Parts: sequence; structure tokens; C-alpha cells
Amino acid sequence: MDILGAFAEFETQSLAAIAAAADEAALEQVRVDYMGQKSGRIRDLQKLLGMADKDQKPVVGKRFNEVRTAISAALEERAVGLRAAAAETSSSFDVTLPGTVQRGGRLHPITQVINEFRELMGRFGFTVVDGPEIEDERHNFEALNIPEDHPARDPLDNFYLACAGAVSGGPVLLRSQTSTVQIRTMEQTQPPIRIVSLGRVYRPDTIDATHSCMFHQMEGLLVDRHVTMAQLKTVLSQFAHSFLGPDVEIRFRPSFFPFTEPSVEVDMRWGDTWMEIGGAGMVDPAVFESVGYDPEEYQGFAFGLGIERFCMKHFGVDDIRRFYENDLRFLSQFG
Ligand code: FA5
Repeated sequence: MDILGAFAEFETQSLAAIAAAADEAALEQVRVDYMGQKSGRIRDLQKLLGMADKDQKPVVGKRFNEVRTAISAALEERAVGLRAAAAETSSSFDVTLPGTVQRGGRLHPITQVINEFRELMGRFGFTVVDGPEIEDERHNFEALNIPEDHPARDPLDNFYLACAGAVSGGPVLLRSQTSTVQIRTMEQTQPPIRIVSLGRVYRPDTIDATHSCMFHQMEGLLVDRHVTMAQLKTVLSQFAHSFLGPDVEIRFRPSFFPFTEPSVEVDMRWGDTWMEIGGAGMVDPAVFESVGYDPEEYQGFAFGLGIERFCMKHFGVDDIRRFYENDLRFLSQFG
């Protein structure tokens, strides 16, 4: 057989062997048998190259390279195919098995109510503002007309912190009410003002089914000329109707807060029972003076509502402590 004939036969046989290799190990054996540097049959072809006549050498050399390239390409292509097939058959994915249920998170019921309150009050034209949870005595008490000897300032009724305020250098505490944000807002803004602030407050109250030492309030403040208590009641009624439906009634009971005059407790009626949900009143002139407003020129109303109370009523929860226990069996029922 001439040299080129031997090349052709080698090519045909090796390509057939490559195609017949059933797995990667068999293919590797074919590669060693045909193309192996030490003992592969390609070495016989190389020897034939040396035996070619001088004028035949360019043609034979070119053909040798073509055969070698074709076989290398076929080996590579077959290896890719076998690897893909192996991956497919060895995959542990079984479409008949039940899937893993992905548990989606959801917002805490109190966060849901806070978001809804923000949205509702936004529709009434109230802007949402925030304030710090660590407060100084000016914002938690003094500017709110709560004098030094007032029982609300008793250290046993507040969470004072064992460090001094970064700005004032005076005592600091966890805020006991969101009314602090009234002062912070008025210090920075001129009337008219229409804000709500929703957030955590802290009191060392005895914990029971309706009281927690940390809870949430929504503070509201409106300051303008010619503001009346009737407007306060309208805003609170509209708010209650929007959140709980047209059957809910609200009533004012005379009360006292140092920062409002007159002051009221706000009750709401669900079914047959009245429930206290917050305090409210007309902003006391002393508060306006403490932030540099002219009490002759401006009036305002303010309210502070307990968010947990709404949440309990809304979702039919009978114990406030459930909200803070992080029990997924409880939390996953909402939303
Ligand atoms: C105040 O905190 C006043 N700052 C409200 C206010 C604002 C009056 C603006 C006038 C003008 P009071 O201490 O009553 O008021 O608390 C308001 C509401 O917070 C209560 O009606 C109740 O719904 C809720 N609340 C009070 N203490 C707790 C508690 N320990 N746990 C859960 N909710 C509470």
C-alpha cells in the first residue's frame, strides 16, 4: 500500500473508533491507541513520512497534518458530546419528586398597619416625619411643658440611659412618647405644619395583655391659623372610618396632658365596647413659645394613638405580647 493509502486507512479506522467510543474512558483509550506519543499508531505514520521520496515529501507531509488535525478535532468533539450526555444521565433531578416549598417572608402585622396608617394620613395631606428613639429631656419633657417635678419624669417611669447626650451633654432616655417629634418638627419648620410620625416608644409599664414596655404610637400635629377642635375630631373620625369602616364611632373624654389645652382621651367604639386608643388636644401656648412660635397667631391640634391597640382590634388578637414573640405560627397568619 502506498503512503497516502496508509494515511487514509488510518484516518478511517481512527474516526470509526472515536465514533464507537461509548464513554469518556473508552474515548481516552482510543486516543492513546491512535494518537499516543509513546506507542500510538500515529508513530507508524511518522515513520512512513521519513520513507517518502524527496519530491513526494511536501504532499505526504501536508496530508499527514490534515489527518492528525481531523482526528484531534474528532476526539475533542466526541469528548464534549460524551461529557454532556454523562451530565444529563447522572443528574439527580427527578421531575416526579415533590418540590421544596419556598417560604416567602411577609411584613409583621404591626408594620402592615403602620404602612396603612402612613398611606391613609398621606391622603389627608399629612407628611410622614421621623424622630430619634433616644431623646434628651428638652424634647421628651421640657419643650412639651412637662416641668421637672412632674411625675411623668420620674426615673422609675422612664428608661434613662447611663450616658450623656452627644449634643446636649445632659441626661438621655428612650423616648416615652412620639410627641417628641412635634417639638423637633416645629424647631425646624415654620407653620403651616401637617405631619404624622409613627414609631417605637418605651415605658417601664407592667406587661399584661394590653400593655408592653415597648410599643408603637402615631403622632399627629397640625399647626396653622384658625385651627379648631372640630377639625381634630373630623380628622380622627375620618381616619377611623377609613381604617376600620363606617360603623366605628369616636368620642372625646376630658383629660389632661401638659402639652395640650384642652386635652382629651380618644375612645373608639367597635361593636358594643369603647376602647381608649390615644390622647389628643389643642397645642398648649407654652409649647408654641418653647419653639418660638407666636401663640396669638397660630393654633394647632395634636394627637398620639397607640398602634398596637388598632392592630389587636383589626386582626382580632387578644394579647399584645403575641406581636413580639417571633412565633412564625402566629405571624404567618397575617398578610
Ligand atoms: C401619650 O402618649 C400622649 N403623648 C398622647 C398625646 C399626643 C396627647 C398629642 C395629646 C397630644 P398616652 O400615655 O395616653 O398619651 O398614650 C397614648 C396611647 O398609647 C394610649 O391610649 C394607648 O393606646 C397607647 N399605650 C400607652 N401605654 C401603652 C403600653 N404600655 N402598651 C401599649 N400601648 C400603650
